Amino acid sequence: MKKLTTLLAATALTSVAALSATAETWDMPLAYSGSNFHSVTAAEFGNCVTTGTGGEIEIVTHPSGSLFKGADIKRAVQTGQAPIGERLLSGHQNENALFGFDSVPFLATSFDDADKLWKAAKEPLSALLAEQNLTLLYSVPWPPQGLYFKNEVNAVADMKGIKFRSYNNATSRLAELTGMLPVTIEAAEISQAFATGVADSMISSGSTGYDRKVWESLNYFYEVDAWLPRNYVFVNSDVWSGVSDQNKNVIQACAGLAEYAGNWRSKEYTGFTLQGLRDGGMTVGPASDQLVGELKEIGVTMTSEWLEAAGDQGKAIVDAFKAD
Ligand code: PCA
Repeated sequence: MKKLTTLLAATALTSVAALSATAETWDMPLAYSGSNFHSVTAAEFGNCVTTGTGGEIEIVTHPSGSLFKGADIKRAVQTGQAPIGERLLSGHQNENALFGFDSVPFLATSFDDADKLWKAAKEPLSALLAEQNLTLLYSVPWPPQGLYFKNEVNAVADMKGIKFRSYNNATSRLAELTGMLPVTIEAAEISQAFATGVADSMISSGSTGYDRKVWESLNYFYEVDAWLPRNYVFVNSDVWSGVSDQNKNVIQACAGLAEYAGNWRSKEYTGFTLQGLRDGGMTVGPASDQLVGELKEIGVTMTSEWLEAAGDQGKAIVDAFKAD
């Protein structure tokens, strides 16, 4: 509420101030389709900043990897090719294991737990980003991750040899440990990958399957609730330090609103998109007890691998989360 009041006050002030100030445009690359709830939230955030700064900073979003492909967005913002952007946090797990805190199987499997895990991870992650010339603005989780397949799967043995679309290190590792063949593909490109048989399965949210109409190629979605990975919105730290205090207030208030709205949408979308998959003709339901049991064993392996790779900082995040 305090942020909202600040935002409203700032809006009133800047509409006068804007008359004398020079306007700048911030192009904001997004990895996911314009219809995806993260992109909708980012567009609202952009409008909030544009209005709140009285047009001094106009944010223009570019969804679907149209300005920079998902894998290139972080580097583009770090190097100042784009001032601001949004990306999947765990997409950077190959740079530093810490980025994969949210993709440890079965560590945090509900929105509440994902929230607690984020509370434990936010500070170390912000510090890691700050070392890389990036300032964190807000972060929103994807809905829980489940498994998509063409054919029925009741056990890990049924997964052997299937081509599996991965989106980060954890998903590639999951494929290896289940005998599948991982191929990394951006969400923006999965419809085509499934249509052409480059991949026949993936782990993702109902939301991404729904956005990309995967029922055109795949038939089964198993609710596994393995983890809830996060997107984050970040700004180049040099650009950020050039922003006036007043506009920083506006941007932070808009970020707070976006985080709230994004979380709400993510929750709402969980049921809505699973129904959308059903309406598209897919069989949607919980995974078999056997499959869940076997995946949990793999989760134990992946948890210890992650803890080893992420060192003391990783352990501190997990300990703080468990203590909450
Ligand atoms: N959708 C994104 C990441 C997690 C999710 O639910 C994807 O599949 O790329």
